[in-house]
Amino acid sequence: MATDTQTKQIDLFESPDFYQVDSLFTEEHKLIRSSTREFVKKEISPYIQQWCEEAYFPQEIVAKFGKMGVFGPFIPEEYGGGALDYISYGLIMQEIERGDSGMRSTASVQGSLVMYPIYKFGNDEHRKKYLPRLAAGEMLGCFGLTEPDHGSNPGGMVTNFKDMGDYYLLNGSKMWISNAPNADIAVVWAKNEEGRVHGLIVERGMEGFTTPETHGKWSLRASATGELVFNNVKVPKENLLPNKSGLGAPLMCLDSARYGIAWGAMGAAMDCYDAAKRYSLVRKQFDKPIGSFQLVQKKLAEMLTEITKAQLLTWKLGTMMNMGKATTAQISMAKRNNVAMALDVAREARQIHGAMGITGDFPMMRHMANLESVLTYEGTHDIHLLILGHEITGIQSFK
Ligand code: TGC
Ligand code: FAD
Repeated sequence: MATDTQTKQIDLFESPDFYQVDSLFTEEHKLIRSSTREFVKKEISPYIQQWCEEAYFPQEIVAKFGKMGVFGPFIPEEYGGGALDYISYGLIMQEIERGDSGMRSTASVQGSLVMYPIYKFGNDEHRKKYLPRLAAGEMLGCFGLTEPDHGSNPGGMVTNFKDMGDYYLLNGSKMWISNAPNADIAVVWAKNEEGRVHGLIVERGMEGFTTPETHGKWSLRASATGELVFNNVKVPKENLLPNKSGLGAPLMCLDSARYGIAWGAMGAAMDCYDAAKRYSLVRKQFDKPIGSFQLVQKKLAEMLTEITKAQLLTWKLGTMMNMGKATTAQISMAKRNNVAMALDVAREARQIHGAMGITGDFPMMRHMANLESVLTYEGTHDIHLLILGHEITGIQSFK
Protein backbone atom coordinates (compact mmCIF):
# COMPACT_ATOMS: atom_id res chain seq x y z
CA MET A 1 0.00 0.00 0.00
CA ALA A 2 1.63 3.21 -1.14
CA THR A 3 1.02 5.25 1.98
CA ASP A 4 2.78 2.74 4.30
CA THR A 5 6.24 3.51 3.01
CA GLN A 6 5.99 7.11 1.89
CA THR A 7 9.12 8.90 0.77
CA LYS A 8 8.76 12.10 2.77
CA GLN A 9 10.34 14.54 0.38
CA ILE A 10 10.71 18.08 1.63
CA ASP A 11 8.98 20.47 -0.72
CA LEU A 12 10.70 23.86 -0.68
CA PHE A 13 8.97 25.19 -3.80
CA GLU A 14 8.77 28.93 -4.40
CA SER A 15 7.26 30.28 -7.62
CA PRO A 16 9.14 32.77 -9.79
CA ASP A 17 7.60 36.21 -10.40
CA PHE A 18 10.15 38.03 -12.52
CA TYR A 19 7.68 40.47 -14.11
CA GLN A 20 5.63 41.15 -10.96
CA VAL A 21 2.67 39.25 -12.34
CA ASP A 22 1.50 39.06 -8.72
CA SER A 23 0.55 42.73 -8.99
CA LEU A 24 -2.14 41.64 -11.48
CA PHE A 25 -3.75 39.27 -8.98
CA THR A 26 -6.27 40.25 -6.30
CA GLU A 27 -5.70 39.41 -2.63
CA GLU A 28 -8.27 36.63 -3.06
CA HIS A 29 -6.31 35.14 -5.98
CA LYS A 30 -3.12 35.14 -3.91
CA LEU A 31 -4.89 33.55 -0.95
CA ILE A 32 -6.34 30.79 -3.16
CA ARG A 33 -2.90 30.16 -4.64
CA SER A 34 -1.14 30.00 -1.28
CA SER A 35 -3.74 27.72 0.31
CA THR A 36 -3.63 25.36 -2.69
CA ARG A 37 0.18 25.40 -2.55
CA GLU A 38 0.16 24.49 1.14
CA PHE A 39 -2.33 21.71 0.43
CA VAL A 40 -0.07 20.30 -2.30
CA LYS A 41 3.00 20.48 -0.05
CA LYS A 42 1.17 18.57 2.67
CA GLU A 43 -1.07 16.13 0.79
CA ILE A 44 0.71 15.44 -2.52
CA SER A 45 4.47 16.18 -2.51
CA PRO A 46 5.43 13.75 0.28
CA TYR A 47 3.73 10.83 -1.47
CA ILE A 48 3.74 11.49 -5.21
CA GLN A 49 6.98 9.72 -6.06
CA GLN A 50 5.74 6.52 -4.50
CA TRP A 51 2.24 6.79 -5.97
CA CYS A 52 3.84 7.10 -9.41
CA GLU A 53 6.29 4.25 -8.86
CA GLU A 54 3.38 2.02 -7.88
CA ALA A 55 0.92 3.41 -10.46
CA TYR A 56 -1.38 4.06 -7.52
CA PHE A 57 -4.35 6.43 -7.66
CA PRO A 58 -4.96 7.80 -4.16
CA GLN A 59 -8.76 7.63 -4.00
CA GLU A 60 -8.75 9.57 -0.71
CA ILE A 61 -7.47 12.66 -2.55
CA VAL A 62 -10.93 13.07 -4.11
CA ALA A 63 -12.63 13.98 -0.81
CA LYS A 64 -9.64 16.14 0.16
CA PHE A 65 -9.85 18.04 -3.14
CA GLY A 66 -13.57 18.46 -2.50
CA LYS A 67 -12.93 20.02 0.91
CA MET A 68 -10.38 22.38 -0.65
CA GLY A 69 -12.91 23.61 -3.26
CA VAL A 70 -10.73 22.42 -6.13
CA PHE A 71 -13.61 20.88 -8.13
CA GLY A 72 -15.51 23.26 -10.40
CA PRO A 73 -14.52 26.46 -8.60
CA PHE A 74 -16.33 28.47 -11.32
CA ILE A 75 -19.69 26.71 -10.63
CA PRO A 76 -22.24 28.86 -8.70
CA GLU A 77 -22.45 28.38 -4.95
CA GLU A 78 -26.05 27.14 -5.07
CA TYR A 79 -24.72 23.98 -6.77
CA GLY A 80 -21.77 23.55 -4.41
CA GLY A 81 -19.18 25.45 -6.46
CA GLY A 82 -17.02 28.33 -5.31
CA ALA A 83 -18.38 30.97 -7.75
CA LEU A 84 -14.77 31.96 -8.38
CA ASP A 85 -13.39 33.55 -11.53
CA TYR A 86 -11.27 31.87 -14.20
CA ILE A 87 -7.99 33.28 -12.89
CA SER A 88 -8.68 31.57 -9.56
CA TYR A 89 -9.41 28.36 -11.46
CA GLY A 90 -6.14 28.76 -13.37
CA LEU A 91 -4.10 29.34 -10.22
CA ILE A 92 -5.61 26.23 -8.60
CA MET A 93 -4.68 24.15 -11.68
CA GLN A 94 -1.18 25.67 -11.68
CA GLU A 95 -0.57 24.72 -8.07
CA ILE A 96 -1.97 21.20 -8.37
CA GLU A 97 0.02 20.42 -11.51
CA ARG A 98 3.08 21.85 -9.80
CA GLY A 99 2.53 18.85 -7.53
CA ASP A 100 1.71 16.42 -10.35
CA SER A 101 -0.07 16.50 -13.73
CA GLY A 102 -2.00 13.33 -12.86
CA MET A 103 -3.49 15.00 -9.80
CA ARG A 104 -4.42 18.01 -11.93
CA SER A 105 -6.03 15.65 -14.46
CA THR A 106 -8.34 14.31 -11.76
CA ALA A 107 -9.32 17.85 -10.83
CA SER A 108 -9.72 19.28 -14.31
CA VAL A 109 -11.78 16.34 -15.59
CA GLN A 110 -14.12 16.63 -12.61
CA GLY A 111 -14.49 20.43 -12.91
CA SER A 112 -14.29 21.24 -16.61
CA LEU A 113 -15.41 17.99 -18.22
CA VAL A 114 -18.05 16.67 -15.81
CA MET A 115 -19.42 19.53 -13.70
CA TYR A 116 -19.24 22.07 -16.53
CA PRO A 117 -21.39 20.08 -19.02
CA ILE A 118 -23.87 19.11 -16.30
CA TYR A 119 -24.16 22.78 -15.31
CA LYS A 120 -24.27 24.15 -18.88
CA PHE A 121 -26.21 21.48 -20.76
CA GLY A 122 -28.14 19.73 -17.99
CA ASN A 123 -31.47 20.75 -16.46
CA ASP A 124 -31.99 21.86 -12.86
CA GLU A 125 -32.65 18.30 -11.67
CA HIS A 126 -29.28 17.20 -13.09
CA ARG A 127 -27.55 20.15 -11.44
CA LYS A 128 -29.13 19.51 -8.04
CA LYS A 129 -28.61 15.76 -8.20
CA TYR A 130 -24.96 15.68 -9.20
CA LEU A 131 -23.15 19.00 -8.79
CA PRO A 132 -23.05 19.36 -4.98
CA ARG A 133 -21.73 15.80 -4.58
CA LEU A 134 -19.17 16.23 -7.34
CA ALA A 135 -18.04 19.55 -5.84
CA ALA A 136 -17.67 17.98 -2.39
CA GLY A 137 -15.65 15.05 -3.75
CA GLU A 138 -18.33 12.58 -2.61
CA MET A 139 -18.60 11.45 -6.21
CA LEU A 140 -16.02 11.18 -9.01
CA GLY A 141 -16.81 11.68 -12.68
CA CYS A 142 -15.17 11.07 -16.04
CA PHE A 143 -15.66 12.33 -19.60
CA GLY A 144 -15.97 9.94 -22.53
CA LEU A 145 -15.25 11.47 -25.91
CA THR A 146 -12.22 9.61 -27.37
CA GLU A 147 -12.78 6.20 -28.97
CA PRO A 148 -10.31 3.53 -30.09
CA ASP A 149 -10.59 4.71 -33.71
CA HIS A 150 -11.49 8.37 -33.11
CA GLY A 151 -9.07 10.50 -31.12
CA SER A 152 -8.23 13.76 -32.90
CA ASN A 153 -11.40 13.30 -34.94
CA PRO A 154 -14.12 12.88 -32.30
CA GLY A 155 -16.80 13.79 -34.86
CA GLY A 156 -16.28 10.31 -36.38
CA MET A 157 -17.41 8.59 -33.16
CA VAL A 158 -19.43 5.39 -33.50
CA THR A 159 -20.78 5.07 -29.94
CA ASN A 160 -24.54 5.42 -30.38
CA PHE A 161 -27.91 5.25 -28.67
CA LYS A 162 -31.36 4.24 -29.86
CA ASP A 163 -34.67 5.50 -28.56
CA MET A 164 -36.44 2.43 -27.16
CA GLY A 165 -39.51 4.34 -25.93
CA ASP A 166 -38.92 4.04 -22.17
CA TYR A 167 -35.13 4.35 -22.27
CA TYR A 168 -32.10 4.83 -24.55
CA LEU A 169 -30.06 1.79 -25.53
CA LEU A 170 -26.35 2.72 -25.53
CA ASN A 171 -23.64 0.76 -27.38
CA GLY A 172 -19.97 1.41 -28.14
CA SER A 173 -16.78 2.15 -26.26
CA LYS A 174 -14.51 4.96 -25.20
CA MET A 175 -10.77 4.75 -24.62
CA TRP A 176 -8.08 6.64 -22.70
CA ILE A 177 -10.56 8.00 -20.18
CA SER A 178 -9.07 9.72 -17.10
CA ASN A 179 -10.72 8.70 -13.79
CA ALA A 180 -12.73 5.96 -15.56
CA PRO A 181 -11.80 3.02 -13.27
CA ASN A 182 -12.85 4.98 -10.16
CA ALA A 183 -15.67 7.08 -11.54
CA ASP A 184 -19.20 6.97 -10.15
CA ILE A 185 -20.60 8.66 -13.27
CA ALA A 186 -19.48 9.25 -16.84
CA VAL A 187 -20.52 12.09 -19.13
CA VAL A 188 -20.61 10.19 -22.41
CA TRP A 189 -20.84 11.64 -25.91
CA ALA A 190 -22.75 9.43 -28.35
CA LYS A 191 -24.73 9.76 -31.59
CA ASN A 192 -28.48 9.32 -31.84
CA GLU A 193 -30.18 7.58 -34.74
CA GLU A 194 -29.87 10.76 -36.85
CA GLY A 195 -26.11 10.88 -36.20
CA ARG A 196 -26.37 13.92 -33.88
CA VAL A 197 -23.97 14.01 -30.89
CA HIS A 198 -25.58 14.20 -27.42
CA GLY A 199 -24.28 14.01 -23.86
CA LEU A 200 -25.63 11.27 -21.56
CA ILE A 201 -24.95 10.67 -17.87
CA VAL A 202 -24.11 7.01 -17.37
CA GLU A 203 -23.92 5.75 -13.79
CA ARG A 204 -21.72 2.97 -12.42
CA GLY A 205 -23.88 -0.08 -11.79
CA MET A 206 -25.98 0.27 -14.93
CA GLU A 207 -26.14 -3.17 -16.50
CA GLY A 208 -23.75 -3.60 -19.44
CA PHE A 209 -21.48 -0.71 -18.39
CA THR A 210 -17.85 -1.56 -17.48
CA THR A 211 -14.68 0.47 -16.98
CA PRO A 212 -11.55 -1.68 -17.48
CA GLU A 213 -8.31 -0.02 -16.39
CA THR A 214 -5.50 0.75 -18.83
CA HIS A 215 -2.19 -0.61 -17.52
CA GLY A 216 1.43 -0.12 -18.51
CA LYS A 217 1.48 3.69 -18.74
CA TRP A 218 4.83 5.45 -18.32
CA SER A 219 3.05 8.77 -17.91
CA LEU A 220 0.40 10.12 -15.49
CA ARG A 221 0.99 7.08 -13.33
CA ALA A 222 -0.87 8.50 -10.31
CA SER A 223 -3.97 9.07 -12.45
CA ALA A 224 -6.21 6.12 -13.26
CA THR A 225 -7.01 5.78 -16.96
CA GLY A 226 -9.45 3.32 -18.48
CA GLU A 227 -12.03 2.39 -21.06
CA LEU A 228 -15.79 2.87 -20.95
CA VAL A 229 -17.58 -0.08 -22.51
CA PHE A 230 -21.31 0.06 -23.25
CA ASN A 231 -22.97 -3.22 -24.09
CA ASN A 232 -26.71 -2.61 -24.51
CA VAL A 233 -26.80 -0.21 -21.56
CA LYS A 234 -30.33 0.97 -20.76
CA VAL A 235 -29.89 4.66 -19.97
CA PRO A 236 -32.93 6.40 -18.44
CA LYS A 237 -34.25 9.10 -20.74
CA GLU A 238 -33.89 11.72 -18.04
CA ASN A 239 -30.09 11.18 -18.15
CA LEU A 240 -29.77 12.95 -21.53
CA LEU A 241 -28.30 16.47 -21.24
CA PRO A 242 -31.01 18.46 -22.99
CA ASN A 243 -29.62 21.94 -23.46
CA LYS A 244 -27.06 21.47 -26.24
CA SER A 245 -26.34 18.85 -28.91
CA GLY A 246 -23.76 18.54 -31.67
CA LEU A 247 -19.97 18.24 -31.46
CA GLY A 248 -19.84 21.85 -30.29
CA ALA A 249 -21.07 20.71 -26.84
CA PRO A 250 -18.04 18.55 -25.92
CA LEU A 251 -15.75 21.06 -27.65
CA MET A 252 -17.08 23.80 -25.33
CA CYS A 253 -16.07 21.63 -22.34
CA LEU A 254 -12.63 21.21 -23.89
CA ASP A 255 -12.22 25.00 -24.06
CA SER A 256 -12.58 25.16 -20.27
CA ALA A 257 -10.27 22.19 -19.62
CA ARG A 258 -7.60 23.29 -22.11
CA TYR A 259 -7.56 26.70 -20.41
CA GLY A 260 -6.86 24.99 -17.07
CA ILE A 261 -4.09 22.91 -18.66
CA ALA A 262 -2.37 26.07 -19.92
CA TRP A 263 -2.05 27.16 -16.28
CA GLY A 264 -1.29 23.66 -15.02
CA ALA A 265 1.64 23.11 -17.37
CA MET A 266 3.13 26.36 -16.09
CA GLY A 267 3.08 24.87 -12.59
CA ALA A 268 5.08 21.84 -13.77
CA ALA A 269 7.58 24.17 -15.48
CA MET A 270 7.91 26.31 -12.33
CA ASP A 271 8.61 23.23 -10.23
CA CYS A 272 11.41 22.12 -12.57
CA TYR A 273 12.91 25.61 -12.76
CA ASP A 274 12.80 26.02 -8.99
CA ALA A 275 14.51 22.66 -8.45
CA ALA A 276 17.21 23.47 -11.03
CA LYS A 277 17.91 26.92 -9.59
CA ARG A 278 18.25 25.49 -6.09
CA TYR A 279 20.48 22.61 -7.23
CA SER A 280 22.74 24.87 -9.32
CA LEU A 281 23.62 26.87 -6.21
CA VAL A 282 24.60 23.90 -4.04
CA ARG A 283 26.13 21.44 -6.50
CA LYS A 284 29.87 22.11 -6.95
CA GLN A 285 32.15 21.04 -9.78
CA PHE A 286 35.63 22.40 -10.45
CA ASP A 287 35.40 23.87 -6.90
CA LYS A 288 32.55 26.19 -7.87
CA PRO A 289 28.75 26.01 -7.77
CA ILE A 290 27.60 24.86 -11.20
CA GLY A 291 25.31 27.94 -11.19
CA SER A 292 28.46 30.03 -11.70
CA PHE A 293 29.07 28.56 -15.16
CA GLN A 294 27.71 30.53 -18.10
CA LEU A 295 26.08 27.55 -19.79
CA VAL A 296 24.08 26.71 -16.66
CA GLN A 297 23.09 30.37 -16.27
CA LYS A 298 21.94 30.37 -19.91
CA LYS A 299 19.64 27.45 -19.21
CA LEU A 300 18.20 29.12 -16.10
CA ALA A 301 17.77 32.49 -17.85
CA GLU A 302 15.97 30.90 -20.79
CA MET A 303 13.70 28.86 -18.51
CA LEU A 304 12.73 31.95 -16.53
CA THR A 305 12.11 33.92 -19.74
CA GLU A 306 9.76 31.25 -21.11
CA ILE A 307 7.92 30.86 -17.80
CA THR A 308 7.48 34.63 -17.56
CA LYS A 309 6.09 34.85 -21.12
CA ALA A 310 3.68 31.99 -20.29
CA GLN A 311 2.57 33.73 -17.08
CA LEU A 312 1.66 36.89 -19.00
CA LEU A 313 -0.08 34.97 -21.79
CA THR A 314 -2.11 32.97 -19.31
CA TRP A 315 -3.05 35.91 -17.11
CA LYS A 316 -4.35 37.83 -20.14
CA LEU A 317 -6.25 34.76 -21.35
CA GLY A 318 -7.80 34.51 -17.88
CA THR A 319 -9.12 38.07 -18.11
CA MET A 320 -10.71 37.22 -21.47
CA MET A 321 -12.20 34.02 -20.00
CA ASN A 322 -13.70 36.10 -17.20
CA MET A 323 -15.40 38.33 -19.78
CA GLY A 324 -16.55 35.29 -21.82
CA LYS A 325 -14.45 36.60 -24.72
CA ALA A 326 -11.66 34.02 -25.06
CA THR A 327 -11.81 32.17 -28.36
CA THR A 328 -11.00 28.49 -28.95
CA ALA A 329 -7.94 29.50 -30.99
CA GLN A 330 -6.65 31.76 -28.20
CA ILE A 331 -7.02 28.87 -25.75
CA SER A 332 -5.26 26.55 -28.22
CA MET A 333 -2.31 28.92 -28.43
CA ALA A 334 -1.88 28.98 -24.64
CA LYS A 335 -2.35 25.21 -24.16
CA ARG A 336 0.06 24.40 -26.96
CA ASN A 337 2.69 26.95 -26.00
CA ASN A 338 2.70 26.26 -22.29
CA VAL A 339 2.79 22.48 -22.48
CA ALA A 340 5.67 22.48 -24.99
CA MET A 341 7.42 25.13 -22.90
CA ALA A 342 7.05 23.02 -19.76
CA LEU A 343 8.49 19.96 -21.52
CA ASP A 344 11.52 22.00 -22.67
CA VAL A 345 12.00 23.40 -19.16
CA ALA A 346 11.77 19.91 -17.64
CA ARG A 347 14.48 18.62 -20.00
CA GLU A 348 16.82 21.54 -19.34
CA ALA A 349 16.26 21.30 -15.59
CA ARG A 350 16.99 17.59 -15.75
CA GLN A 351 20.29 18.30 -17.48
CA ILE A 352 21.29 20.77 -14.76
CA HIS A 353 20.85 17.97 -12.23
CA GLY A 354 23.21 15.68 -14.13
CA ALA A 355 22.78 12.03 -13.18
CA MET A 356 20.83 12.97 -10.06
CA GLY A 357 18.19 14.33 -12.41
CA ILE A 358 17.13 10.90 -13.56
CA THR A 359 16.12 9.82 -10.05
CA GLY A 360 12.85 10.23 -8.25
CA ASP A 361 14.57 12.42 -5.66
CA PHE A 362 13.83 15.28 -8.05
CA PRO A 363 10.61 15.97 -9.95
CA MET A 364 11.84 16.52 -13.52
CA MET A 365 11.57 13.02 -14.99
CA ARG A 366 8.09 12.58 -13.51
CA HIS A 367 6.93 15.94 -14.88
CA MET A 368 8.56 15.18 -18.23
CA ALA A 369 6.82 11.82 -18.57
CA ASN A 370 3.51 13.31 -17.45
CA LEU A 371 3.78 16.20 -19.88
CA GLU A 372 4.00 13.76 -22.81
CA SER A 373 0.36 12.87 -22.09
CA VAL A 374 -0.57 16.50 -21.56
CA LEU A 375 0.98 17.31 -24.96
CA THR A 376 -1.36 14.73 -26.53
CA TYR A 377 -4.63 14.90 -24.61
CA GLU A 378 -7.21 17.65 -24.90
CA GLY A 379 -6.05 18.06 -28.51
CA THR A 380 -2.53 17.15 -29.63
CA HIS A 381 0.23 19.73 -30.06
CA ASP A 382 -0.28 19.56 -33.84
CA ILE A 383 -4.08 19.75 -33.70
CA HIS A 384 -3.77 23.02 -31.75
CA LEU A 385 -1.37 24.30 -34.39
CA LEU A 386 -3.99 23.49 -37.04
CA ILE A 387 -6.74 25.20 -35.02
CA LEU A 388 -4.52 28.31 -35.10
CA GLY A 389 -3.83 27.81 -38.80
CA HIS A 390 -7.57 27.65 -39.43
CA GLU A 391 -8.10 30.86 -37.44
CA ILE A 392 -5.33 32.69 -39.34
CA THR A 393 -6.25 31.62 -42.87
CA GLY A 394 -9.93 30.77 -42.59
CA ILE A 395 -9.05 27.43 -44.25
CA GLN A 396 -9.68 24.17 -42.37
CA SER A 397 -6.83 21.72 -42.95
CA PHE A 398 -7.89 18.77 -40.78
CA LYS A 399 -9.74 16.81 -43.42
P1 TGC B 1 -15.62 21.35 -36.57
O1 TGC B 1 -16.31 21.13 -37.87
O2 TGC B 1 -14.54 22.37 -36.49
O3 TGC B 1 -16.68 21.67 -35.45
C1 TGC B 1 -17.81 20.85 -35.23
C2 TGC B 1 -18.93 21.69 -34.65
O4 TGC B 1 -18.53 22.18 -33.35
C3 TGC B 1 -18.53 23.62 -33.35
N1 TGC B 1 -17.39 24.03 -32.54
C4 TGC B 1 -17.50 24.57 -31.35
N2 TGC B 1 -18.58 24.94 -30.64
C5 TGC B 1 -18.35 25.47 -29.42
N3 TGC B 1 -17.13 25.63 -28.90
C6 TGC B 1 -16.02 25.29 -29.58
N4 TGC B 1 -14.82 25.45 -29.06
C7 TGC B 1 -16.18 24.73 -30.87
N5 TGC B 1 -15.34 24.26 -31.82
C8 TGC B 1 -16.09 23.85 -32.84
C9 TGC B 1 -18.41 24.00 -34.81
O5 TGC B 1 -18.91 25.28 -35.03
C10 TGC B 1 -19.24 22.93 -35.48
O6 TGC B 1 -20.60 23.25 -35.26
P2 TGC B 1 -21.72 22.84 -36.34
O7 TGC B 1 -22.97 23.42 -35.78
O8 TGC B 1 -21.27 23.46 -37.63
O9 TGC B 1 -21.71 21.35 -36.38
O10 TGC B 1 -15.08 19.95 -36.05
P3 TGC B 1 -14.12 18.92 -36.74
O11 TGC B 1 -14.83 17.60 -36.78
O12 TGC B 1 -13.56 19.46 -38.02
O13 TGC B 1 -12.93 18.80 -35.66
C11 TGC B 1 -12.18 19.90 -35.34
C12 TGC B 1 -11.08 19.57 -34.32
C13 TGC B 1 -10.08 18.62 -34.92
C14 TGC B 1 -10.39 20.86 -33.98
C15 TGC B 1 -11.67 19.04 -33.00
O14 TGC B 1 -12.50 18.01 -33.19
C16 TGC B 1 -10.64 18.77 -31.95
O15 TGC B 1 -10.42 19.63 -31.13
N6 TGC B 1 -9.98 17.54 -31.90
C17 TGC B 1 -9.15 17.18 -30.77
C18 TGC B 1 -9.90 16.19 -29.91
C19 TGC B 1 -9.71 16.45 -28.43
O16 TGC B 1 -9.24 17.48 -28.01
N7 TGC B 1 -10.11 15.49 -27.64
C20 TGC B 1 -10.02 15.62 -26.23
C21 TGC B 1 -10.70 14.47 -25.52
S1 TGC B 1 -10.97 14.81 -23.80
C22 TGC B 1 -9.44 14.65 -23.13
O17 TGC B 1 -8.44 14.49 -23.75
C23 TGC B 1 -9.42 14.78 -21.67
S2 TGC B 1 -7.88 14.59 -20.95
C24 TGC B 1 -8.26 15.29 -19.48
C25 TGC B 1 -7.28 15.16 -18.41
O18 TGC B 1 -6.97 14.05 -17.96
O19 TGC B 1 -6.88 16.26 -17.91
P1 FAD C 1 -4.54 10.33 -33.05
O1 FAD C 1 -5.73 11.18 -33.28
O2 FAD C 1 -4.53 8.97 -33.67
O3 FAD C 1 -3.26 11.14 -33.55
C1 FAD C 1 -2.00 10.51 -33.78
C2 FAD C 1 -1.07 11.55 -34.40
O4 FAD C 1 -1.60 12.00 -35.65
C3 FAD C 1 -0.92 12.79 -33.52
O5 FAD C 1 0.41 13.24 -33.58
C4 FAD C 1 -1.84 13.80 -34.19
O6 FAD C 1 -1.42 15.16 -33.98
C5 FAD C 1 -1.70 13.40 -35.66
N1 FAD C 1 -2.89 13.81 -36.43
C6 FAD C 1 -4.16 13.35 -36.32
N2 FAD C 1 -4.96 14.00 -37.19
C7 FAD C 1 -4.19 14.88 -37.86
C8 FAD C 1 -4.42 15.86 -38.87
N3 FAD C 1 -5.64 16.06 -39.38
N4 FAD C 1 -3.39 16.57 -39.32
C9 FAD C 1 -2.15 16.40 -38.80
N5 FAD C 1 -1.84 15.52 -37.84
C10 FAD C 1 -2.86 14.76 -37.37
N6 FAD C 1 -10.01 11.39 -23.94
C11 FAD C 1 -11.26 11.56 -23.40
O7 FAD C 1 -12.26 11.62 -24.10
N7 FAD C 1 -11.41 11.68 -22.04
C12 FAD C 1 -10.37 11.62 -21.19
O8 FAD C 1 -10.54 11.75 -19.97
C13 FAD C 1 -9.05 11.40 -21.73
N8 FAD C 1 -8.00 11.25 -20.91
C14 FAD C 1 -6.78 10.90 -21.42
C15 FAD C 1 -5.73 10.57 -20.56
C16 FAD C 1 -4.49 10.17 -21.08
C17 FAD C 1 -3.39 9.76 -20.15
C18 FAD C 1 -4.28 10.19 -22.50
C19 FAD C 1 -2.94 9.84 -23.05
C20 FAD C 1 -5.31 10.51 -23.33
C21 FAD C 1 -6.58 10.83 -22.83
N9 FAD C 1 -7.67 11.08 -23.67
C22 FAD C 1 -8.93 11.30 -23.14
C23 FAD C 1 -7.53 10.90 -25.11
C24 FAD C 1 -6.89 12.08 -25.84
O9 FAD C 1 -7.74 13.17 -25.91
C25 FAD C 1 -6.44 11.58 -27.21
O10 FAD C 1 -5.35 10.71 -27.00
C26 FAD C 1 -6.08 12.72 -28.14
O11 FAD C 1 -7.21 13.47 -28.49
C27 FAD C 1 -5.38 12.22 -29.43
O12 FAD C 1 -6.05 11.13 -29.99
P2 FAD C 1 -5.25 9.78 -30.37
O13 FAD C 1 -4.46 9.38 -29.20
O14 FAD C 1 -6.25 8.84 -30.91
O15 FAD C 1 -4.24 10.22 -31.49
